[in-house]
Parts: sequence; C-alpha cells; structure tokens
Amino acid sequence: MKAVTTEHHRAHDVRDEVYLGVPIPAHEVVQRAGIIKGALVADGGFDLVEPTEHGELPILAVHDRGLLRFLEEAWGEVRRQAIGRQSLVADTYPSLAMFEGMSREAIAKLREPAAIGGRAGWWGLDSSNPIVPGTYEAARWAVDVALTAVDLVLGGERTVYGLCRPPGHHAARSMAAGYCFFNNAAIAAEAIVRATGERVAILDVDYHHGNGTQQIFWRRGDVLYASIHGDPMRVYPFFLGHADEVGEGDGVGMNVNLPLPAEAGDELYLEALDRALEAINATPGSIVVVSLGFDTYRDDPIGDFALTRAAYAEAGRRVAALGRRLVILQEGGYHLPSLGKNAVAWLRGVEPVG
Ligand code: Q9C
Ligand code: ZN
Repeated sequence: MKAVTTEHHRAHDVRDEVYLGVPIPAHEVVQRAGIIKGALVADGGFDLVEPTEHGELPILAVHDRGLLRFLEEAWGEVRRQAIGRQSLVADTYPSLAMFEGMSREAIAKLREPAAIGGRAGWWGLDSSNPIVPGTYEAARWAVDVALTAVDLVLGGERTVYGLCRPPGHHAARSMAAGYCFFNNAAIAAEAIVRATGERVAILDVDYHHGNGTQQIFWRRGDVLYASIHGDPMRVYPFFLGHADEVGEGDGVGMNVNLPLPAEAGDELYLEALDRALEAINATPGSIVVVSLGFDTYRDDPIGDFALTRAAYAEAGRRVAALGRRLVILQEGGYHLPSLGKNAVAWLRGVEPVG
C-alpha cells in the first residue's frame, strides 16, 4: 500500500494547549506522525511517497478565503505586535447568543476585526488549537498529503494512506478548531467529486464528531458523511454530532451520525460501523474517504471508548469489504505508545499483503 508522508508537519510544533483555561501539555504533537511513519517502515508493507504541492485552489473549493489568509498572516501579525509568546490562542469567540434577535441583514454585516486576538476568535472555535510559527506551512502540507493520496487513487491505486498532520475534520468552511486548520478529508472528497463526477462517501472513525466535515457537506446530495463518535452531550465538539442531524436541502439523509456512550467496546463499535457501512453501500460511487482516528483506543488520554487493537484490524477488513477504492487520511489518536501498532493493524486489515 502506498503511504503519503512528509516531514513538513514538524513545523507545527505545539507544546501546550489550553484546557478549561489552563495550559496543559499538547496532545496533538510532532511525535505522533513520526511514530506512525516508523511503524509503517518497520512493517515493510508500505511504499512511502512524498506529497506534491497542489496550491490554494482545492482549499478554496471548501474553505473561505478569509480563513486561509488569517492562517497565513497570523504568526507574522503576532510578531509585528511584538507579543512575546510562543503560540496564539484566542480568548474571545463570537457566540450565537451575542447576535440573538438580529436580522439576517444585520448579521451579514458582522465583520472580521483587525486585531489579531479578534481575528483568532472570528476564525476559531476553541482554545485547544494554538497557532505557532509553522502552523500554516504544516497545515498546507497536510492538505497536499491528502490531495496526493487522491491523485494516486485516481491514477489507479486501490487504497492509499495519507499521514496528515495536523488533522482536519473539525475545520469548517470558515473555522479552525480542535487541532485542525484545513479540512483535509473534505478537500480530498471535493477534489474527487470534481474529478470523477461521482458521489463520494466519507467515513469518519475518529473518536470525535467531525463537525467541520458535516458542516461543509450539510446541504450536499453528492457527498455522504457518516461518523461514529463520542456523544456530543458528553464530549467535544459538544454542539454538533447528534443522531438527528441528517442534513438539509439536497443533503437530507446524507449525514449519518452514530454517537456512542462512554466505555463503548469493540462489539458496540463494530455494530455502529456496520450501520455506517450500510449507508455507504446505499450511496453510489467508487471511492470512499476515511477519516481515521485512534483516539477510540482504550488507553487514549482524551477519548473514553474501550477499543482494542483487534477491533482496528476487523474495522479495516469490514471497510475493505465495501469493495471501493479508499483514500484513508489520518485524523486523531493521542496514546503515543499504541499509535503505530494501531495504524498498522487497521491498514493491514484493509490490505493484508503488499
Ligand atoms: N482535554 C482530533 O482528534 N479538546 N481533535 C481537547 C482535551 C479538543 C480533538 C480537550 C479535542 C480535539 C482531530
Ligand atoms: Zn479525535
């Protein structure tokens, strides 16, 4: 199996995230990608490929230009203001309640502020997502990893793994969030739709609901989003991910959320996976994008599921049994000692040899 990896992710070197107002050691760290890459190399069955640059256009097919510009300019702005700090974290976010009672026209007149703190809140959701000097560079390369995986699958590869870092599925059209800046999977799915004219399914098996992917394709009839995740009543991203969010307009029925309780184990999880796979089977198309996360693992520090490695091998097998071509993109997973083995188990489940 071809695997797209790059060292450029290292530029996004986050040390701390802010959790309930207090700095804690970051979970989404540089070592993650090295651990997974090391496990792929040790396994021997993966052919490592460098990403190629794809420019801004495929990003702008999914994201607001303002988000891209903000991420591009943010660190330079922090430096210009001589704010002596190692990362930028917003502390003021626009809340829906701030605009309660205002008309659509009045809301349309809201604007991005000039000050960097206001800009960070405007384009952000939460404090777990610091911007550091190399964030933009790394986030751009993560998109290129995803798009290179797409190129390879469109070129005839059956299954390609893209080791994206930073991850992407919390990033919405106009919002970075939850360790994510650009939505790698959504950009990949949109590129596939445009290249093939077919429908595309996105299967999101990261522990968290991919609110960004859901938002981007909410009204789309040509992209199915199916996600298995911790119930948002209990966990991040809190405000989206409920089972009754089914899409609107052309997208009705094309959004499938399968929230699970704390301590969900292999059996409950694989049942939910079968429901997601049924929805994919019911959607025409030859390519599936997988948002792959290992924060569902029993030892993950931020997830509360109880999956074992055996479930990953079985999940890989069941996804392969769809008989569709796969663009598999890395999202979360924060238990460093297990990350490499879990990734190999999942990917080897898909393709046992070669
Ligand atoms: N105490 C992904 O897995 N909140 N993102 C963390 C930790 C944000 C997770 C709170 C979690 C984002 C891609
Ligand atoms: Zn996650």
